[in-house]
Amino acid sequence: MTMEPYIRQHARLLEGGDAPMYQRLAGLLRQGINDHSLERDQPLPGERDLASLLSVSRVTVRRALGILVSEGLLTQRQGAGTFIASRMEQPLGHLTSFTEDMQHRKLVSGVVWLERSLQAVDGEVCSLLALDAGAKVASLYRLRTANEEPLALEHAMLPARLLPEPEKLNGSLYRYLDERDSRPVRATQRLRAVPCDEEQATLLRVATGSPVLYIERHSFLADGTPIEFTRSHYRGDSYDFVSEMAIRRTE
Ligand code: 16G
Repeated sequence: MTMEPYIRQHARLLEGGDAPMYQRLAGLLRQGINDHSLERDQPLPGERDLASLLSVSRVTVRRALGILVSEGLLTQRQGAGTFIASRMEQPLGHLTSFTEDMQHRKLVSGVVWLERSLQAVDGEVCSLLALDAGAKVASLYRLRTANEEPLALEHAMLPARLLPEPEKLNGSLYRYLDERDSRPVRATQRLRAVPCDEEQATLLRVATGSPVLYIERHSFLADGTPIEFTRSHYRGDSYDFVSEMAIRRTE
């Protein structure tokens, strides 16, 4: 549905409540976007029209929209106005965890464990994690979901000394590492599009062969110790990875 009928149907939900009006308005629009009542990629009416439709001030509308822009649910396109984001916008410069990203978007993050074990590795993974050949890593393979919708398959590998009992990990990996002063503070990330295979397609609920974003994350502690090497497959139809750039000054 488009914004105007949605607001007409739901405006009464804004009445009452202790939170300031801009937060209630942000909550109402967030709910419509997250439960798919509001069609993605549609332009929002202008600030003035929204304010008169809702009988609130333009400042209230601006503040509410600002919250949703910061959560990546709305996107502002230069000269064209504000749109409901068709996909999730993920800034590439922030070293966040999946759980934190979903909390920030007010989505419920979920996990389906596909593997949690110690594995002996050699070759590339050993050298990336600065381990001797044949050393053990904690291998964590998970399907990550948001509001029960599958978004990504992540296969993380960490030196076994950091997570000697991987089967005991239940919540956020980065929270676990944080609690042990071993949370990565720097990472390099590599992305490319690949077609997904049949198993990935079934888990991600997309068609076999459809494009997914393959991401490798290599993370480090402040002293340069490698902590994590993760291979992920993100649904290509759900994410926009966004990076900010500045001109390179040559002197
Ligand atoms: C993110 C990271 C992944 C990390 C995970 C920890 C990417 C591409 N991947 O999904 O490398 O292992 O967060 O999430 O961003 P957690 O703390 O919720 O377990």
